[in-house]
Amino acid sequence: GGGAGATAGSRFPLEAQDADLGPNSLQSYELSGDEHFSLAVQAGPGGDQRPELVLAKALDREEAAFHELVLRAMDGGDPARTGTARIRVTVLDANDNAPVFSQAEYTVRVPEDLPVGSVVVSVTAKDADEGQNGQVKYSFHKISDRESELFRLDAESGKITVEDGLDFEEMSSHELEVQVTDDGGLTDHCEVQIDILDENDNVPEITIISLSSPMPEDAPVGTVVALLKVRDRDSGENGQVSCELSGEITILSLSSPVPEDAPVGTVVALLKVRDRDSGENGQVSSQAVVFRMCWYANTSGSSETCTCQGPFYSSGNSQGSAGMQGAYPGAVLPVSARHSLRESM
Ligand SMILES: [Ca+2]
Ligand SMILES: [Ca+2]
Ligand SMILES: [Ca+2]
Ligand SMILES: [Ca+2]
Repeated sequence: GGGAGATAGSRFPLEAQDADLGPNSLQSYELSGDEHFSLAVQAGPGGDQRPELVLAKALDREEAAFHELVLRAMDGGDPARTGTARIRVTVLDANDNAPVFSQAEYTVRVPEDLPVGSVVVSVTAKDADEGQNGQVKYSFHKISDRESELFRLDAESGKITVEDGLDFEEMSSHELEVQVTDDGGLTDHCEVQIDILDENDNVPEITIISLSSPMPEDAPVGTVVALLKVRDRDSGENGQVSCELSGEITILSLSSPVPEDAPVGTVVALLKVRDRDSGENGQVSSQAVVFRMCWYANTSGSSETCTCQGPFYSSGNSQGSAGMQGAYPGAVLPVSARHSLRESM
């Protein structure tokens, strides 16, 4: 039969015998089958006929794995007698097909909070060959160091899973090149584009650019107390912030008699910033601005003077700061401070 690697024009000798002599002996051959095979008859040295099966057209196992042929040998007698032989040609596989990805480009969109271990996308390739020749393995062809930490590709299944926390703010899309290889080293490539969708995973950051402290007790209404900068690393709605002052800047009552050895008092301004789309899911960050207030009697002893020292900052969640705020009820610092804060943001 025709073996792997047989090319058109290859010849395979056949043989038929007829015990008769002269015209009653073997005269002619006939082959029926398909266009892949033809018959050639060579004259032997003694005038005998030597049939050969000729491969007329290249074989392709993927097109036809078997070929059924019938060889007929006829003698010259009257009536002519015929002998037939069935020839079954089995085509052995050669690795003549490269694997082919089902898509040249895969595009997926995943949220940045996709849990580690989740499947991002599965790539698949088909190889028309059989056995080892058709076995494929997947691998990243081009990948950055960071992306090789973020993504894992299963060589057998083609599944790409996330292995580390995705972060829209770090990288909003990833382009990976994947290679598939069969056992004989034939390859194909595809592009995998992973777009990361923004989630509201960043709290607004509050930076105090300047703060007037110490602040005189007779500071006029409208005095700018602090300049703040607010930034949210998220995009779109997730990154839009509005500011609100939660609670008030409270100050210990000045009318209270303050003993000379009055302990150091503390005033807390709790600055709280909330996402614009706050609601239940809005990220909140807050910063407590702590003024330390020192009390002492002036030289005349008839009135008290107050100065503020600090500031001392502490940041944390609103609950933590609320406790500090609640501990110091008292007179309210000019409410217009609120407007000043707004304007300066
Ligand atoms: Ca192959
Ligand atoms: Ca093949
Ligand atoms: Ca945000
Ligand atoms: Ca985000």
